[in-house]
Amino acid sequence: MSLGLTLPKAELHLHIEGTIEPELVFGLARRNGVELPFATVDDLRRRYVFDDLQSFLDLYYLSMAVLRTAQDFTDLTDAYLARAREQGVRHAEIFFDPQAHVSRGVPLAEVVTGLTESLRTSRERFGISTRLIACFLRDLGPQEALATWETLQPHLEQIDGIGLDSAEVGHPPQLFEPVFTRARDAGLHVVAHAGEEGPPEYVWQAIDVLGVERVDHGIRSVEDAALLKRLADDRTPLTVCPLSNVRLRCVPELSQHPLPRLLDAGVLVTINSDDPSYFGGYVGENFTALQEALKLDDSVLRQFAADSFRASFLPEAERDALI
Ligand code: ES4
Ligand code: ZN
Repeated sequence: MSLGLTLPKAELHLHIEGTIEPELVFGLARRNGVELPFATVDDLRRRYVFDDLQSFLDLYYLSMAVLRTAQDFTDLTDAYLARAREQGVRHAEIFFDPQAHVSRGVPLAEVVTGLTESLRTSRERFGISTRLIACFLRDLGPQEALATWETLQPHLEQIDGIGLDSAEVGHPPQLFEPVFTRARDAGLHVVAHAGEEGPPEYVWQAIDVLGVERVDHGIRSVEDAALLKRLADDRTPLTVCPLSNVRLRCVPELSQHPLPRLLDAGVLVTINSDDPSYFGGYVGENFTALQEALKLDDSVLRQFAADSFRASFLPEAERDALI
């Protein structure tokens, strides 16, 4: 097996809803009596061709409608952890989208209970430690984010951080300052998607206004030399998702990925899978595809793997034990 698959690593940018494989979509649809607008598994898989972020999100929100009960979320998470284990993952910081479920009538408690039922024993069963990060859907706006923050209060024991995701352009990070301030004051970790499709200005806002500890994607930072210097000086990690960037046409092809320019600028970069069911590979496959396309030395892959633990929210002693 290749080094990219076997290297022990942390996955820091992973939407649990984006791990649902077409077979599970159909299995849960049957179990829950949900009618799908696709005839077969192959029919669904054929739709995994995207023009941009929004065209992906449309299918992502459609397919996740089969997730209805706590058991569904437990099964989904167990399936991800089993796949992740095969790709060398030893620690995973997992995003979920509360609003995407509550808006369909699924109680938040059902979602959180289901996810944590799996995560609770992930170390014993899969050798993977985990954290859980609740993301706000930025296209629903800052008021909805604040209202969602209130509904998360009874579950904060199970939630380690908050994030910001979904359609980026037109929804700048600074709008979400109030909810991020509340979360920081409550002692939660904070991250945000920025600079995936949106401009470098959104990355500045994520770090300066929201106070994020990591930027998710952040690839458009290469357009702003002062921003690159800031990220490098502060050692603010970017959680880069190479196969996602190509599939969503943020980058024309893997060989033209801006990652080498980020590394040259001294930015701490980690490699992640984002929505692996949709983008053609789990995290190990992101490592191997990137190595092949950019002709990276094994030493660079080792650096990515070590930095994935350094950029994680694990306490220092646990982190060091994994590097
Ligand atoms: C996402 Cl690739 C990506 N970007 C923004 N939001 C998302 N939610 C799930 N995947
Ligand atoms: Zn993402």
